[in-house]
Amino acid sequence: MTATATARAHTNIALVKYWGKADTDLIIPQTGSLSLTLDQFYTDTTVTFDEGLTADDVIVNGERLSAQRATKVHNFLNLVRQQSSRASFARVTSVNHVPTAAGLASSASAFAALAGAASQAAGLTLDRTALSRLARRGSGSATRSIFGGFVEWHAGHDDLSSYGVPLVEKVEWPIAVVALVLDPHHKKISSRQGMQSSVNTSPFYPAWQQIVADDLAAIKPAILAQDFTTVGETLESNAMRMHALTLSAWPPYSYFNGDTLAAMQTVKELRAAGVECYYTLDAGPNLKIFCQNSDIAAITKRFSQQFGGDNVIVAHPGPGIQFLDE
Ligand code: 2P0
Repeated sequence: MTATATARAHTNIALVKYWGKADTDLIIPQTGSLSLTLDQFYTDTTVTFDEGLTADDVIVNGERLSAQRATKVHNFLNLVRQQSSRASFARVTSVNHVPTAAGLASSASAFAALAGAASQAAGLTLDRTALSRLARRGSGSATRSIFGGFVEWHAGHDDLSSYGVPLVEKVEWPIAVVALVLDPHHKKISSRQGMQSSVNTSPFYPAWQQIVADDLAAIKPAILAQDFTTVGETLESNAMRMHALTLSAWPPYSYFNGDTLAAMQTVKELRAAGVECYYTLDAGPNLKIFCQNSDIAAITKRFSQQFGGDNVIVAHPGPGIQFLDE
C-alpha cells in the first residue's frame, strides 16, 4: 500500500534571532524568536510511504542523498512513523525554489515542507500548532515556517509548549526584504555547531537572553503599529548582538566576509542619504535588507552596481504551509 502527499513551505528571516538550544534533542530553544516568512524562497516536498522500499530514499533537487547525508531526514521520518500507524520506508522528493543557485535555501522551508507532506502521507491530521511542533524536531527555524507573515516562536520548556504562533499572518504593510547573494557556498560552521559553541563558551550569553526578551517586547507592538523605524532598529541591533556571540565564543568564529562589511557600510550610506533601510544576516555572509516598497528601486540600483544585478533578490512577505494536489 502506498500513501503520498505534497507540501510547499517558504523560508523565513528571523528579525529577533534564535541562537542556542536548551534541549538539543527536542530542539527547545534558550529564548523566543520572531521572523518574517518570505515569498521568494520555498521548498516543495513529496513524501510517499511505500511498503516495497527497503530504506528511506531521499532525492533533493534531483540528486539522491547518501544514507549519511539523509540521516536527519531519516530520523525525522522515524518520528512520523512513531506517531502514526505507518511503518514502511518512504520516498522523499524535495525541490528548493531559489531564484539563483544562491545558497539561500534553508532548513526552515525544508523541514516545514517535510513535516507537512510526511504527516499527511502517514494519515496524521495535525493542526498547525502540532505541525509547527513536529517541524521543530527537524530544525528549529522550521517551527516558524508553518505560518505566513510575522511569526513568533514561543520557546516553551518541553515538546508540547514550544511552537510558532502567527503575529500578523496576512501582512498589509508595504515592506520588502532585499537579499544580497555575497557568497553562494555552504557555510563552514553549521548553525547547529555555532549556536552550541556560543551557549557553552560566550560570556555574553546571559546578556543575549535579556536582549531577546527586550527586543521581542519592543518589536511586537512596533510590527502591529507598522512603526518601520522601531522594527528596523530592533532587527539590526539584534542581528549584530547575535553575531557578537560568534566573535565572543572560544574558539571565535564569524559568518561575515569582506563583502558583508562593505554591504553594511552601503546600508549606512543609504540611510544617511535618506533611504531608510536596515540589515540583518544569519549563519552566513548574505545580508538581507529590510525596507519599504517605495525604496526598493533605489536600494536594488545601488547594490546591483556594487555586487551585480543577479546577486540582488527582492522578496516580500510570504504565506504559510500549503498542501498541493498531485
Ligand atoms: C534564526 N538561525 O532564528 C537563526 C538566526 C540562523 C541565525 O535558526 O539546529 O537551522 O536546525 O535548530 O534552525 C538557523 O538554525 O538550526 C537559525 P537547528 P537552524 O533563524
